[in-house]
Amino acid sequence: MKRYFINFDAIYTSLAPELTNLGIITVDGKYLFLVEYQDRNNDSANKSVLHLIKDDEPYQQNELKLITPDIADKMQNQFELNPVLYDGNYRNGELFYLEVELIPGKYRYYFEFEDSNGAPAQGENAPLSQDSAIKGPTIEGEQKDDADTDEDLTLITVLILIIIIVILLGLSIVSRKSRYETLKEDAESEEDLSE
Ligand SMILES: [Ca+2]
Ligand SMILES: [Ca+2]
Repeated sequence: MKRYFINFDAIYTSLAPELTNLGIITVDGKYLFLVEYQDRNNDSANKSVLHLIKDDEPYQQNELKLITPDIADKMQNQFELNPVLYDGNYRNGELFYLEVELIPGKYRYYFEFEDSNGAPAQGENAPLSQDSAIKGPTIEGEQKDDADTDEDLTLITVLILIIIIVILLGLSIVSRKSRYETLKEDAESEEDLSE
């Protein structure tokens, strides 16, 4: 009789987690990103990153955190959460969240998740690369231009250079003076000798 051996480990490790983007909720002027993570072989997440793009430039990478029963309790007064989504079982889905404060700008975002076997997340509803990044909040307000920041930096650099030059000049005057004094002393002591 022929026997077939199936490597179950190999099958299970290839089961990638599925992400479902639940969107953004505004809480007290902060932005709460919520995403559901489901893994058929109950792997926890090794990587849970939210990438923020601001005004078309990569802006921040922040780690989303698992919603535990404690955190769910605190959130209950803002919104109801299905207990299945924080029961520690990844097969029926668990929630990850991130609360951020955002300065004025136009935001897009995407997720980068990986299970504990290193399998990258899939999910039709969740943006998973910079190319598929989706629209996030747009926050109106005074924007500090990058050009302004550059100018500030240049000014600071020039000031530091001036201070260094002044210090170096001061040092060279002191050393020249002390050399002069040494020469003078030498001359005097020679005079003493010749007497
Ligand atoms: Ca898995
Ligand atoms: Ca669960």
